[in-house]
Parts: sequence; C-alpha cells; structure tokens
Amino acid sequence: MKKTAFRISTGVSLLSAALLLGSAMGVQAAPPLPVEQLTGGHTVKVTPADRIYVMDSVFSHLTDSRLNMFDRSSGKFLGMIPSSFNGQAQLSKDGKNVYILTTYYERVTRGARTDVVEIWDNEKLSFVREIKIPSKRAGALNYDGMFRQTADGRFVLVQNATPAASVSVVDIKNGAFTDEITSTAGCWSIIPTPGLARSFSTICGDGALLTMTLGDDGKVASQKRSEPMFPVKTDPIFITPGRLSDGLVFVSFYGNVYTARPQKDGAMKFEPTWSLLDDADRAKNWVPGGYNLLAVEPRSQRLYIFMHPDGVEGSHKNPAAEIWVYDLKTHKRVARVPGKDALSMSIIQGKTPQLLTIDGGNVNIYDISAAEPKFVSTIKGAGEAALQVMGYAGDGNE
Ligand code: PNZ
Repeated sequence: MKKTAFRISTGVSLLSAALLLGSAMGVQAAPPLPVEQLTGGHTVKVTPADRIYVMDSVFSHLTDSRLNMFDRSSGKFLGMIPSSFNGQAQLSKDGKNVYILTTYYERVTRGARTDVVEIWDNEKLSFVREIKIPSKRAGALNYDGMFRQTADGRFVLVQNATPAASVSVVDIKNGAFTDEITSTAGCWSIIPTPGLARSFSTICGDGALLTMTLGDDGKVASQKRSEPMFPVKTDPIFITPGRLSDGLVFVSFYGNVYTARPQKDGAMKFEPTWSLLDDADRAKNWVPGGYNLLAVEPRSQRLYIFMHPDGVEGSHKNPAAEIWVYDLKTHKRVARVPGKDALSMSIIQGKTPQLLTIDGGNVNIYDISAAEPKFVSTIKGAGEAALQVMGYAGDGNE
C-alpha cells in the first residue's frame, strides 16, 4: 500500500532493527502509527466560492510565480496553479476557469519571448489551452488593472507596456487574440466599465478617463474620452478604483475621492470631489497607502481603504496602519480598525460579505456585514511575496 511509502525515511532501518530486536526478545511490536488522512484538494470538493486565491509573485524568484488556493473556512492549502514568470491571474465569470497571463522565455531568463493567456480548469487545476498574444504585456506587480475581462466575460484584456501602452484583447469564446488596441497610448490600467458589458476604461496622462467599447469581433467599436477627472500634477490618483454597480471611486495620494458615473454611451459624469480627511487627520498627515489598497462593497456602498499616519512624498506604498471605512452616501467615516500592515485587499460580495487583506504573506479575513470590520481569521504564510488576494462570489464578482 502507498501508505507505507510515507514511512520510508532515514529512520526506516533503525525502526526495522528495533522491530527485529523486539521480536527476538519476545516483545510485541508497536502498533503502526496512524497515517495522516490527506483531505485538502483531492478528496474534498471545495467549490470556487469556498476558496481564497493568492497571486504570489514570489518576488525574489519571479520566474516561479504561482496562484495559491486556500479553503476559505479552514485556511487549509488546497493547491496551486503555476504562473511562470511574474504571472497575473483572474477567475472566469462562472468560476470554472482560472485565466493566467504570463511570459515564457526559451531559456527561462533569456531567449525568445512568448506571452500567453492560459486557461486552467479551476476544479482539476489542470491546463486547458493557451492563446498567444503579442509579447508586450507589462512586467508589473499584481495590480488588478493589469489583467481584466469585460463584464460579460467574453473578452480578456491585457495591459501592455513596451513601454508604449496598449491593450491586447483575447476572445475567450473563440480562443483567439483579436486586437491590440493602440489608441489607449498614454493611458494606464484596465477598468471594466460598470454597467457596460463590453467596455473598459483607462486612466490617461491628462487626468481623463478613456472608455473603449468592443464589438463582437473583439475590436474597438467606439470610444469616448472624458474631460480630465483629476489634476495629474497636484492630486495624482491610485490606479485601483472601488467599484459600484454604476460607478467608480478613485482616491488620490492626498486622500481626495473622485467618483465617476459611466453613461450608456461610455461618457463619464463626475461628482464633486470630497476628502477622506478631517483637520485632525491632516494634522497627523494620514494618507492612503498600498497596492490594491481600496475596495467598495457595492450593497452597503462602503469604501474600505488602507491608511497610515506621517505620510510623506513616496509613502504611497507603505503598509496599512489602519483600515478606514466610509459610507459613500454620506461621505462619513464609519469605522477604523488596525491595518495589520496589509498592502492589498479585495471584497467577496454576498449575504455575508468579507474583506480579504494581504501583507505580502498573510491573509486576514474580516466579516464586513456591519460598518465595523470584524476580524475572523488569518491564513499564515499564504504567499511568499504576494500582493493580490481574491475570492469568488458568483458572476457579479469583480
Ligand atoms: C512585495 C513584493 C514586491 C514589492 C513590494 C512588496 N515593490 C516590490 N510584497 O510584499 O509581496
């Protein structure tokens, strides 16, 4: 039986010697030790919604990145999908597949470069197919906006940088690369446009949002450029927005909030800017910081954001001292809790919504049904150098 294979170790000869000695002396051999029952991932079915996904860049050996999976309730490690050199990952809308964006070099760290979007089976954790794309994808940390998909799940979108910025489009239904969109040059990060099934928006160098709408052929059908939303020189924004069903919430390095409401034709309406900070906060130089550092829970319309005091020029990626919570309807802070040095977050929607945070290695899970996040548990060592944590709550999940 396989079970005995676990016993074969350097101790085996000692053990058999002892057993021989024992029987020679008429002593009863010890009963076999219980064999560990391996239940994670293999014999227990854990659906996509029962899992937490950690995109681990393993920054000190980036050629070996991977997507780690954990049981959401027990924290147990379930398995992983390899994502090669500095990969990016996202789930299909139905949760059945994992999409990986990565780069292969013929000689691992040199030689001919091939960029691909891979489709993996999220139940078997097995490779399904790959779609080759132009070898231009951005070599970036795991910011959400580097690898997205349209709201209908039909097209996967890849942020390119050569360093000229463009966006590659992959048709998931036909398994084909359809277009490299170059008219997004000078704009950065892919944001599926709320309320529009086949559109994405991107943040341009003059502070405008550019919204592209794709046709059934996966090529640009129309585009709309907004007025500048924010002044790029005096109030730069973090590229990660919070998402409402009908809006996007951006926050600047100085704690100002910009809300964009997409219109049916891809135009944007902007609401008056407001600040996260009051005079007491400003006196202590509280500022936002992190990577995927904010998120919105759309049902409660609450904004969650990592904050630290003593902010200075360059502290915009500092870990969270606290998590601040805002009611987007009233613009009032409704809670603040310890940040546990987290760098990135995401929200799992649902009846009992959860906030997931990651500090590079450890995942913290919070129940966010009420205004004040209630700490639930920690998954220790969920990644080596991981800046993206995700859950799945059905088709509407972002
Ligand atoms: C982490 C990875 C990479 C970098 C910062 C932090 N700026 C590079 N991390 O914590 O996993």
